[in-house]
Amino acid sequence: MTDIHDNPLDAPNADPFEIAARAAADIARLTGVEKHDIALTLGSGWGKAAELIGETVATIPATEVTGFSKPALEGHVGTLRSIRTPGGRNVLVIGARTHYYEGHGVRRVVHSVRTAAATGASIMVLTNGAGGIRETWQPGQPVLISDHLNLTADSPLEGAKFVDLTDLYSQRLRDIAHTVDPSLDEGVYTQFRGPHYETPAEVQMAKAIGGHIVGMSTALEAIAAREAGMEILGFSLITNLAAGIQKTPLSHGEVIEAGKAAEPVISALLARVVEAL
Ligand code: 8IG
Repeated sequence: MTDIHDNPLDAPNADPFEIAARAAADIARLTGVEKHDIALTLGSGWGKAAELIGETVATIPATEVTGFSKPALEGHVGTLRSIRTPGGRNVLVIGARTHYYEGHGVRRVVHSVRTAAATGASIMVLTNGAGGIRETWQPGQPVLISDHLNLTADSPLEGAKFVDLTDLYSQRLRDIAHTVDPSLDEGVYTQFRGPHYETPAEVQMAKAIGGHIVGMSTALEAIAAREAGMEILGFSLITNLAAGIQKTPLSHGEVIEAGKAAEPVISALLARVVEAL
């Protein structure tokens, strides 16, 4: 069993892509599934989707897979799950996200995405719980991510890799999601580094520069997914209106409650979208 401070990604000469390839080999061995087609990261509020997508072939603790960090919260075991859809596709569900605010560096943050690509997945579905800047949005509402603002001042790319992000959140995949649910709204996701929520002034800044959603994940993962050649679909569950937009203070408890209440509805939506991809 590896310690959280003993991760191959942290070795001075580590090649994150070689480590992702080893992780993919671990997944193939432990699940018995040679190739996955779609990968799905389930953020807060989206967890129930795993049960609705298809038949679970195997569930494995993330700690058994090379390079995956121990969960940030004690007792919160991250798992990876291989699911076969009714349409016959293999979906890798990643229930173990490493956040940038954990402070282990961006390589650990995007390792699951690089591993997903190494398993063969060509589509990366990224979901999260987030704050809404648009006043018309309600807590519990899912929205599509149309683009992002990366305010972490970091990148998962190392060296001179000039990756094009023009269609980062694939228009083709968003069109499919809209076909499944024409009422879905879209917005620009703004990644702050957290773990504190924004000040009201920071929310106004995000709004002024074109942001509609505020969160602490996804943008760095999307960049790594594109670098790896995947098509990306992003969903945010608006669990709260952003600081200063909602008049009451933000509480983690409230955020969790909103996620729980919305979970059955948005999980069913996500399962229908995955089947349509
Ligand atoms: I859930 O209001 C959730 N995650 N940055 N701001 C940021 N992240 C969040 C928020 C929020 N709500």
